[in-house]
Parts: sequence; structure tokens; C-alpha cells
Amino acid sequence: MTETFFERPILNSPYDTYFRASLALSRRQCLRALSAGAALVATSPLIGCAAPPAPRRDGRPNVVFILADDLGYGDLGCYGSTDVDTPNIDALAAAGTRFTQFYVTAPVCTPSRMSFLTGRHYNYGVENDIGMASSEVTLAEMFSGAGYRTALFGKWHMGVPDRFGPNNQGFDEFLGFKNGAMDNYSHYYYWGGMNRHVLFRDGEPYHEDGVYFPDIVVRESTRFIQQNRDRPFFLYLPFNMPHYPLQAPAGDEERFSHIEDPLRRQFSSCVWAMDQRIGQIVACLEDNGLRQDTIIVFASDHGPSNEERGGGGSAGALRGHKATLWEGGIRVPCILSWPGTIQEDRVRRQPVMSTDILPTLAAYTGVPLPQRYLDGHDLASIIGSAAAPAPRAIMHWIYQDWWAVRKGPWKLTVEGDKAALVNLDNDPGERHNLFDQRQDLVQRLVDSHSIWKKGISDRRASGV
Ligand SMILES: [Ca+2]
Repeated sequence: MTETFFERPILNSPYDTYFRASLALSRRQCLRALSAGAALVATSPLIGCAAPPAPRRDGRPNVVFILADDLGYGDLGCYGSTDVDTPNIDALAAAGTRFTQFYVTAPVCTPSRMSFLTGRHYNYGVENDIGMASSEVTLAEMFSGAGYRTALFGKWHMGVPDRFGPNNQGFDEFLGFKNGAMDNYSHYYYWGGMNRHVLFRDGEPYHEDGVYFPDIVVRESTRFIQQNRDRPFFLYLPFNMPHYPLQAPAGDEERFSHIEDPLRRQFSSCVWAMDQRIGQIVACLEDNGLRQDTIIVFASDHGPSNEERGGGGSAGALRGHKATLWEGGIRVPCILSWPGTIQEDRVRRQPVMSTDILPTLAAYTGVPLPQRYLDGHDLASIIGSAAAPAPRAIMHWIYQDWWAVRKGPWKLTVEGDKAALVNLDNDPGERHNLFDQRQDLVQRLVDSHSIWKKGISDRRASGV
């Protein structure tokens, strides 16, 4: 277990051929969709969101939770990127708190999303790639139980069968897809078997062929916000961006012509496309007089993809990518904004986790927590003070044949029989393996991992 450093092989999929076919098809569809999309913007009364501010009857804040897909630590202006352009997400950071050590529980979609939505480690509820057990209690169920109206527009990816679907997990409304990826214009899934249409509104297939899916998300969001402006709501917006297929509207890619790498150029245009649509949703909240009554959470589900069909994202100075437990796979951007309540333009450097989002939102809204074991902690004290202690002394990850432990600055990362010990304070890029020099520390971290793993296993067995 003393091999110095190791690299994860690039993931390959037997379905790459389906994906390549989808790209060729979707570019043709893109041209057709241009006129359809323009017509949508010009004629729909739901896109523009001007409405007179209405007095709210409920003092509890709304929550809008925006989750980017495969967005890396180095893919936002407010996190130091110099090539992408993200004015609207940067504005959220300027209006709130930005975390520099925010960790997800897993470096891939499904388990990571479960932890965001439940405040629990994914081992409790993810069933062998089928989905999240319906017995899990989600943010939507928590808010719905307290009288909030709830909606999800975007990518679910926590189970395709209806029993695993959003409408069975507390969402009053769902428009989106339940798979891992979708062509943004045809709304087809091109790999993992036969090509098929996968866009749904609640339980029914939904057809709006040729319309750019992120525009549908904005239209549904603005409609939902307007319809519910007099009552508290929870709006979950898991954008399918900048996850592959990297499809930005025509013209957006030209904005990044200064980027030489074509994949990075394409990726940046997708981040820009998402950022613009986030700006439209924030503008809708402002137009309805709801911005100070609304907590906005922005995060990414894990680090950037280096799959052959993906790519283009950046983890910045961090090592690794999606599907690894290096920092680049699990440390992601996270921003909380609530003007008038959360202070503006604050940076928090305490290590925190995605499981903390649910307890934090419960505390801010006064909504009761689910009555079950939670791994997350309320971050209100940290958001209020840069000097507040981190919510946990030790952090753990497990993913396939990887596992990792972080205690203070020390992080032990193990894949199979290979291991690395680093000090993140002076080696955030995880380049200097101190495994051989610090065997005492390694043993303590190994022991701690064993205890944590047994705790998970025991709690899962007892059904807490
Ligand atoms: Ca993802």
C-alpha cells in the first residue's frame, strides 16, 4: 500500500457511439430549434416575469436550490476561473456566502444528489444504481410537509421507475428527465440501450421537440414563481449543465473564441448558457419582489467529467476529476445567498459537506427536520462567522474501490491497494505523498475509517 501516486483510467463507455450519433443529430436539430426557440421567447407570456410585487402572507422564506451538473471547482469566475464567464453566479456569491471547502459525499451524480436532498450519506438509501429508496425523506418532503409548494425542473437522476421518481419524493410538480443525460433539443436519451424520448411532466411523456431544454426550465420556473408568489415555495433546479452533451445555443460558443481548446470553449459556452438562465430566474424573483424572501443555494454535484464523451471542465488547482476521491472530484463550488439576512460577499473556509444543506435550510426556514438520523449539520453559525468551528472533526468518503478520510489538514486517499497521505494546508493539489513518513497518522485514519464504515453499516441494518 505504498505506491506513490496513481491515476484513474479514463472512463470509456460502450455507448459512446450512441452519443456521437446524438451530437451529429442534435446539431441539425439545433438549427431547427433556433427558430422555434425564438418564437417561444417572443410569444410566451411566461418568459418575461414582470409582475407587480405582492404582499406575502407567510413570513417564511422561499428556497431555490440550483444544482449544476459536473461543474468543477475551477469553472466559475468567483472561484478564480479566468476563461469562463459567469456574471450571474458571481453576483450570487457577491450577494452571499461562498464556501471554499465544500465537499460532496460522492464524485458521481446519483449518490451525491441523494446527500444534498436528504442530509444523509448515500449509503443509506441508494439501491444498486436503481435509484434512491422511496423511504428516504427529501428536502421536498420536508418543505411540503410544512406547507411549502414544491417543484423540480431539470434532471432527477435518482431512479427512473415511478416509485423512485420526484412525484413520489415530495415534489408537487416535475418537468424534466430521470436519466443521467439527455439531448437538449430532441429530449432523447442516446445511450444505455435503445434511443428513446425521456422528457416527462410528472408521470406523463412531455413533448416540446426542438426547444432548448434549459429554456423550458426557465419558463417553468418563472411560471411557478409567479403562481406561488403569495405562499412559500421550494424550487429545485438541477440543471443538466455543463454535463455532456455540451450543447449551448448557437452564438454562445463564439463568445469564447479566445479559448483555444475546442472542448473548453464548448464547455465554457454551456456554463455561460446556464449562468444566463440563472440570471433570468433571479430577475424573476426580483420582479416579483421576492428576492429578499428567497434563499438561493447554488452548488455542483461533483467535479468535472473526463469521460471520453464529456470533458472541458476544470477543477482549477485541485487534483482529479469526476469519479475520483481526489479533491477535484469532491470539492465543488457552493454559494448561499439570502439578501438582508445572510451577509454579503463573505467567504467561508471551514470544511463543510453537502449533507449540511438540508439542516441549514431547515434552520433558516423554521421547518422541522425529518425525524431520522442525519449526517448533516446546520451551517448558520459558520455562515455568520468566519471563526466558527467546522461542524465535524473528521470527514469520510467511500466510492466503489476508493475511500478517503480527512482530519484537519490531513487527507488519506485510498484506491484498492494504493494510497496517498497529503497535508491539504500546504499541498491542496495533493502532489506530495507523505504516506511512508507518517505511518502513525495513517494508522489512526485507517482505524477511523473502519469505525465510520461500521457505523454506516449498523445504522443501515437497523433502518434509522
Ligand atoms: Ca453529475
